[in-house]
Amino acid sequence: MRLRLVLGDQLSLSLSSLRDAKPGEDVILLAEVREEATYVRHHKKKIAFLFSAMRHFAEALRSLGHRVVYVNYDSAENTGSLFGEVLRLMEAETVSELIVTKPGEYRLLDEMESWQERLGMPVELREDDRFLCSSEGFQEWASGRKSLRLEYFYREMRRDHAILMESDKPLGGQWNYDHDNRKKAPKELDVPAPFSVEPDRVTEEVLALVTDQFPEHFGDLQPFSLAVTREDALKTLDQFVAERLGKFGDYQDAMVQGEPWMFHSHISFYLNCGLLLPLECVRAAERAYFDGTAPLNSVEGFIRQIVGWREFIRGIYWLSMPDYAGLNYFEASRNLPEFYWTGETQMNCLHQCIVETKANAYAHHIQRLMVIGNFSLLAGLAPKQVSEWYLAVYADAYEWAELPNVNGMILFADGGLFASKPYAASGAYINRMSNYCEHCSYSHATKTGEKACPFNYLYWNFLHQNEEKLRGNPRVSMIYRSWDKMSDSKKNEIRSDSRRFLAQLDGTQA
Ligand code: FAD
Ligand code: DLZ
Ligand code: SF4
Repeated sequence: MRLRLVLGDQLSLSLSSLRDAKPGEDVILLAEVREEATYVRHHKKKIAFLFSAMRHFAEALRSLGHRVVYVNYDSAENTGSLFGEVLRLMEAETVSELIVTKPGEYRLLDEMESWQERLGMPVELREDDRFLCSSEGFQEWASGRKSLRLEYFYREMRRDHAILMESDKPLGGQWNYDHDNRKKAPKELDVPAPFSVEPDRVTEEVLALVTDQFPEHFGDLQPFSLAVTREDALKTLDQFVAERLGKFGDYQDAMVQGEPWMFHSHISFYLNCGLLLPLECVRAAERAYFDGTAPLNSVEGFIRQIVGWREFIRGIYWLSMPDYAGLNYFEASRNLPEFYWTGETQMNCLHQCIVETKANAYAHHIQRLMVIGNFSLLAGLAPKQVSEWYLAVYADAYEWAELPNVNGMILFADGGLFASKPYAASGAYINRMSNYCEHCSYSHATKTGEKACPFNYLYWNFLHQNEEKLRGNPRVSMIYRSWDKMSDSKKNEIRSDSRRFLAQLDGTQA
């Protein structure tokens, strides 16, 4: 009998490890285990989401005639690890071989590579071909290139998969419509309610389990309304295409107080655990363009996130691990402030984004990048702590997606492997793209002093402190010219405001 182990983020019927599974000949194992549920303090919603989705997936496999062994988290025999559960099943039954699709995280792949020897049984690790670009394909693309830029990778993906193409030309004549996608939200904006699902009996059981077993984990468990089946994940996608995609482009970078979901798709939860596949999401958006229900700037912008950024980020991860996790270009070492877990800070933008993260296990890209990420960079937070936080708090977080976004996009801890400059910004950016500043006790327009928006002086302080590493960067050198022109007294104010603020931060109050 062959044993097929399916991990919590491998919930796709087309999974490589299931492709040749035969009812009656194979057994499929899914296990809720302590090691996976606690290697970081995952948000309660993330655990509940995955456990419920795993349980529903097991039922879907059974209804196709497969024999499934499902190990509940609180089962008395549960050994607490995936290895332990494989071993336990091997001891109870005659197993000839283990087949697994390669896990999405390096730590687990590294561990599994020793399983064949430890189990004394053949272990076949299959490629995860749910991505459009394989790790090897990305390595080939990257080899010999001086710089790794999303834009060139993205164009190749568009060509290779014939997405938004007119023979060999991009539809509409341009590859990228990003310049149209930076609108601030108007005062009156009707944002549709996100797709939501009433918990069924299975989800209710899991919610009770998570309440019981993970009381010290971050985040609000209730209300819980995520999809946990493929059917409902597809409905989420359909609702996005029908109700939000049209404005996705215009308001992609906009942030509005009280509107955590905006016009984003909210499909990362489902894509990353396998309930949705990337190409079906891309084709659904492409169809909306051809049907005339969504404009090209929205459709191209959305598709770029999936076939561009998502694939590119994963490629960077497998290209650069394991060293990538230890990079720290700016030698940043400040501890993560306590308010990252509570949201208790006077800085309204951070307060809103963290409180929403706590409530929803979700924040949209610009909140992650330009509010929380920007602050993490400017305050010099230690990359490993920032990374662990992002991995824990979002229900779509897996290291392959999280780490390059943290070490590459927000912290520039990789020294610019794929970003041409750090995404540092002052309060002016947040004020331009949101209405957070209207409700803040700090003033975005004030540059120094007690009332000044901390992003304003921290921005210059960051540039000053890292001058040696950044001044030579052609995309940053212009900014140093403004710094050079600043009076000494202004520079001193910036430095002393930053010292005061960061000292307060170290005492945990901002
Ligand atoms: P939409 O805005 O609707 O975008 C559509 C899809 O594009 C997303 O579902 C996602 O699959 C993909 N996508 C968009 N941007 C990225 C990106 N930069 N990297 C990878 N995929 C992208 N995304 C994750 O899936 N998992 C993570 O752990 C994760 N961590 C992040 C950490 C930081 C510091 C930052 C800045 C971004 C991170 N992202 C991560 C990327 C992005 O923020 C989320 O994919 C997005 O917010 C999910 O919401 P959505 O489905 O509504 O996305
Ligand atoms: C994230 C997660 C959690 C919380 N729990 C489990 C689990 O109990 N069993 C399981 O098989 N997978 C879980 N996962 C997903 C894994 O952590 C994920 O497969 C690896 O991190 C590789 O991406
Ligand atoms: Fe954030 Fe500064 Fe605006 Fe306050 S003033 S919301 S801290 S950007």
